[in-house]
Amino acid sequence: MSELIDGVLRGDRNSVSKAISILENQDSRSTELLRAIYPHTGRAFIIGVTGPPGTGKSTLVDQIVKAYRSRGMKVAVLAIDPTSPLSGGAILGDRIRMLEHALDSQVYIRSMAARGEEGGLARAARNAIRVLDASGNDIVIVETVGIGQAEVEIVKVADIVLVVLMPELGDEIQAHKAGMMEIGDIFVVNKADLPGSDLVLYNLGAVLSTKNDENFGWKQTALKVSGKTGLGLGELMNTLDQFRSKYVERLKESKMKQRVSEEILETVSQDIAKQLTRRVQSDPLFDDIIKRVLSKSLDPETASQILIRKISSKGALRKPRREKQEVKIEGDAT
Ligand SMILES: Nc1nc2c(ncn2[C@@H]2O[C@H](COP(=O)(O)OP(=O)(O)O)[C@@H](O)[C@H]2O)c(=O)[nH]1
Ligand SMILES: [Mg+2]
Repeated sequence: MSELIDGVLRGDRNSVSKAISILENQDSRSTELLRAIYPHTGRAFIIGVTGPPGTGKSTLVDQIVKAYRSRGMKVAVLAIDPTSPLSGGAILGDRIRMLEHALDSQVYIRSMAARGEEGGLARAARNAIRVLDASGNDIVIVETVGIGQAEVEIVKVADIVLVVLMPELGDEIQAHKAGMMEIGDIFVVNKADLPGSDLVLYNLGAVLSTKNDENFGWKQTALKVSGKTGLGLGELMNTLDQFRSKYVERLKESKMKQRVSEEILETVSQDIAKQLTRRVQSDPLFDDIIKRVLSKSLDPETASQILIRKISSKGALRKPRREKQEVKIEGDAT
């Protein structure tokens, strides 16, 4: 394990990959691993990129990577597809496009599919970002497909969120617009080489001008680019620089407490739910109760309450004393 940790901190690619897998699968080594790397995190600038499918996020990410690379910075990309493991094909396409960077040892690209459990993706993403951060990346770009939950989740992990749109987005954008208008720090109208981008930009500007909620002094802004031709990329990079230099410290200070508390609560409830579900499933009463619900002599709500009462009387909801002390000792030692 200490070899793996050293590898991560040195930026060794194999160690980084392995560490992310361990944290993603939450196997028995994940707690020890996270404990070791966590103190080395907090240096990277985390850029979230979201928006409807096909707006050119991956193409744009490619350009942003190139721009940071030309400054000699170390960059990692985490591509998240929350829709389903079946859409792995789309991610594969992205990865092939990114092969150009794969030849560059300073660019690390990783894709991550949805986990079964609720909240599992945010947890895996947060921890993967930590590995990428601790391994010396200056920039970590997280690309997600903006459908439902994921676009909201990205706000929990990124320092800045780019929402990528394009001309002639139809109903799709309407459906997700409300959520996306809240989360974007920069709205990027991509495909500016195509007609219609000025209108989209104008409409966005109109919406943004009616909002006066500032994110710790940062006013949401919109600009147009073309990931294909590189048009507007300089302005986008300047805006990213401006955000980073002026706002990111203040943002981190004010947001961190809230984020940490959210993360701990989410993790606690996920882990408790997992433990208790296992207990219930292995309880001899469980089978009997299922039969009774099937025969209508018991309803599912009452059945749940009976099971909760049963496992809490067995002490499953209480933490044994001994374990409590161990945790405390570990905490004191670090
Ligand atoms: N005309 C034009 N096409 C683009 C531009 N950026 C991306 N595309 C194309 O749009 C399609 C979707 O791009 P992709 O980056 O995979 O979008 P994503 O699903 O948001 O990641 C691809 O066929 C790209 O070649 C652009 O700036 N202009
Ligand atoms: Mg993509």
